[in-house]
Amino acid sequence: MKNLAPAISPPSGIGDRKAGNQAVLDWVHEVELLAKPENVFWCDGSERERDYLLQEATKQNVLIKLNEKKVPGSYLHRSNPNDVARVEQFTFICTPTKEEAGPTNNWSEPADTYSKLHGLLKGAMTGRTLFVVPYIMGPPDSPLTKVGFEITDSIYVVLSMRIMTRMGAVAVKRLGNDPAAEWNRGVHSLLDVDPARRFICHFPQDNTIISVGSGYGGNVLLSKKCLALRIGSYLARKQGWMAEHMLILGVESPEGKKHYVAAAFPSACGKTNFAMLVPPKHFARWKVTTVGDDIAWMQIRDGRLFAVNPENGYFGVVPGTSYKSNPNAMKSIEHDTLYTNVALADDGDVWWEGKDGPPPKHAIDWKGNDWAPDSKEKAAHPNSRFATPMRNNPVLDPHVEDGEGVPISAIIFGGRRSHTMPLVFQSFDWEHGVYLGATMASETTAAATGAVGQVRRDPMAMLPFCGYNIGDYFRHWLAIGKRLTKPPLIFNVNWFRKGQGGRFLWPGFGDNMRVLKWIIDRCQGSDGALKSPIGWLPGLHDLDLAELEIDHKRIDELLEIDHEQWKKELAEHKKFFDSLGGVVPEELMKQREEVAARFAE
Ligand code: OXD
Ligand code: MN
Repeated sequence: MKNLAPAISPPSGIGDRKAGNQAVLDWVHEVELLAKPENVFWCDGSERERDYLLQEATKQNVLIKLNEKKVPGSYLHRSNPNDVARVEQFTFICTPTKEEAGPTNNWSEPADTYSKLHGLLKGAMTGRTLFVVPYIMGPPDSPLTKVGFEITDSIYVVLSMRIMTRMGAVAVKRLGNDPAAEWNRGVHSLLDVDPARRFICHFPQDNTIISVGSGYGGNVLLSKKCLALRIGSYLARKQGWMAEHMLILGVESPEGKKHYVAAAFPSACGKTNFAMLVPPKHFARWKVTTVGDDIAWMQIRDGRLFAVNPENGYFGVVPGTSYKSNPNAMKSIEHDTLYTNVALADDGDVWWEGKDGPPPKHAIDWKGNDWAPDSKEKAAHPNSRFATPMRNNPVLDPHVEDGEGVPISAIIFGGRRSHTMPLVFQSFDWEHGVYLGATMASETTAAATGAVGQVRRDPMAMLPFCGYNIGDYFRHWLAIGKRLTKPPLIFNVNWFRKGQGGRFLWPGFGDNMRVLKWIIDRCQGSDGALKSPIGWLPGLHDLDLAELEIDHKRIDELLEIDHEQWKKELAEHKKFFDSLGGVVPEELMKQREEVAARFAE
């Protein structure tokens, strides 16, 4: 069988420096004895190392160099067509008891799982290079920052981790020599990229992740979903902080008053777009800046929540990204970007559905086949991705490196809902806000394998990412609320409501600034809101709609609360809570009854 990742043999001075901590050295040695690689490569994060790895990856056809004039410093990777998204069905939480993993996770017994995975890893790196990737999640001087080491046999993973994390010497330094220091052990091997031998396994008690059989980012960049969310959420509960699937943005008014908000939307529902929002002309003097586009780690200080973005880059969905939908993302991915599964134009540029301008007359599609505009196949996979350093973002927030984090004024939940959910509403208090998060739902997207477009409950957008029992996760949210003297206000948004004929009612993108402005007004004590059974809604005149061509009937439709639809919605909430088998805290069950009672008033 063809070796999918042939060993590289670097010149001396590249790949041969080791981590100083004996615990790390022992662990790497153990994995080496098991996986039997040709050699071991220690990443230091240097430019010289990057240049060498890019050159090798191109030689091995793992990467294709793009046109240096059109997309400088950028490369294209094509994954195996059987391996294009996260695989929730093969993702496991391996806690000592099934109850600890809870009703929303696949559980697998730790000892059996280790033994199965060790069987799969035995000799798996024969003829390959074992890369050791030291990395940190969080700014180098943050109390929240965590150290991880990922062992991988994929050069694409190494090059992606360089973008997505602070990688190399910085992590070795942060870890130090203490044999008892906390650090995450991650082992990844492509094996033979066979879905039958694909498992993403988390051992929260051991701070360990083992991922085999995939090369797709969400399954193999172990820093991201695996450490920053699944293991992260477990550690956060134990240590009294929060690890959430949230973007973080800053919004500054023309008077110079600045707020930060964090927003949890499920995968591929516009977190990156919202985090890089360009306000419409009418709001030209408002500034929106990005702290993070996917993950927030939050801690309590002075009775408030402060957030850091643990990542160092963006791993975003490409299709639909254009200068119209997200100019800041486009500027970010114009250079030094690693693309996966987009189309390659004949001039060495990249192309995808929804990119500005006409499609190329001929291209090579994401599977490597000839493509033309009249082809039935998509040129780019719907879940094709970019990995780009956050430094490329022209609206990067100046406080992104602050170790203490930025103070959060509002938390926003949201999903993709064609009906029922109004454009925006505010919870009555923290506990009611937790209920909004716990009952969140969204129509599924291509970010995970499975049917697209079905409404599924996705509490706090964490359904695929909560590393422990969801009932305890809800309890953790409630407990955090009790410790906050100045809690963020909690909102729910829905950019995706549809009217007659299935057309979207709200223009979205930059115009979401109008909703954000109302949220900020509320954080500043504005009383421009109307009480409804589901929470506070903006009145027609509370939203700044200047210079937006939208008739008031449409705004009414966007804000409408249809009692019949809500009856069904509340029944769905009950069904969802019941499906969790008794783990939902009493407070949230009561919240549901209170909403129902307000409808009956
Ligand atoms: C992501 C996801 O890649 O949520 O961020 O799937
Ligand atoms: Mn995500």
